[in-house]
Amino acid sequence: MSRKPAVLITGANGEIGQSLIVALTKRDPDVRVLALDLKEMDSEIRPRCEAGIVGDILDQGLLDRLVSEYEISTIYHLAALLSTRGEFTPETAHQVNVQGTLNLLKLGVEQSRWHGATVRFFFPSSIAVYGIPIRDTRNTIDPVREHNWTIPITMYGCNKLYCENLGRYYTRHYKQLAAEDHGRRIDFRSIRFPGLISAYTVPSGGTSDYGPEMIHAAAKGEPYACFVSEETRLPFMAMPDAVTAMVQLMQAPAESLSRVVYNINAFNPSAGEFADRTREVFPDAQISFEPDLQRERLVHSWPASVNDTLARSEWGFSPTYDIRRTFDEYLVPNIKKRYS
Ligand code: AKB
Repeated sequence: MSRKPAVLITGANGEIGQSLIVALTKRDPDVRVLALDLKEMDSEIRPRCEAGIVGDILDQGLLDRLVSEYEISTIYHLAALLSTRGEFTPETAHQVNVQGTLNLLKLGVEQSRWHGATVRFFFPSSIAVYGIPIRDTRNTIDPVREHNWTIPITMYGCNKLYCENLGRYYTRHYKQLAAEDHGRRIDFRSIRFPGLISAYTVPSGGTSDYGPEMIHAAAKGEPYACFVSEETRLPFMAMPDAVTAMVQLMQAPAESLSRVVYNINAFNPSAGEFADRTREVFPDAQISFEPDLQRERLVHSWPASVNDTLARSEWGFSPTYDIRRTFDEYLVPNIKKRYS
């Protein structure tokens, strides 16, 4: 019985997953998407998928069944427990974020053995891999490059940094002492995302969530108490640019890539500037600042800006949404439609 070539997306019902499925199926209506998530797929996204699988990336039996039924050529492994939630249950975060990634890498290797071609593997990393020790340092240092300050203070950041290394290992050094030549089973590619803002979904469990939460609350006419101070600055990006970047990186010829993980940067407003823009478009927005010092400390350990020169020069990353366009052309029209 021949198996069907497919793209596996884990965490498919999350923020990035939903937007990615729309983008991939618009580009190629024949692409077979296997959407795996703990929850039932959103009813508008489900028809775009070949299969909507409700299940856990830690369930080895489920992953084995997928291997036997489909020929997986590409994996977007998006499932993760984010930074704030991870601090409440660090060991569970490690289990999901690290063991889950290892399971998917193993699945990729097995798939590659079956069909003989390299499996492309996308992994969303994060600015949380950075850990800037003293709060004031972050406002004076240059935009951070990929190899600097990789001393994260969250379980999530540690997990992401380690999984980047696992991906590099599986791509370049897998079973390097074995007599048999394993060839290149996995081609792992990763982006360290800033805080992402989607018009369609509100994130949950993250620490950069104050940006999207603020605007979604304003659109719903609900008050919002921001958990970081007005001066706190963080890199953010509109979801369409994040999805375009993923697709671009996954399509880049392997010879043009010098590394497995890249920074990308779009705009980096302070929370106060974010609130000002929100009030411009929703004049009745009720936004207050009530910093939660423990949670804010996580944000202060992340860079205020990152250097994305390599992404630009090696695979053509070029964001098209600055903060104004993000609000005026992406967030406001779509969010208003959503809550009207
Ligand atoms: C989080 O806040 O945990 C994520 C991230 C920055 O990776 N949004």
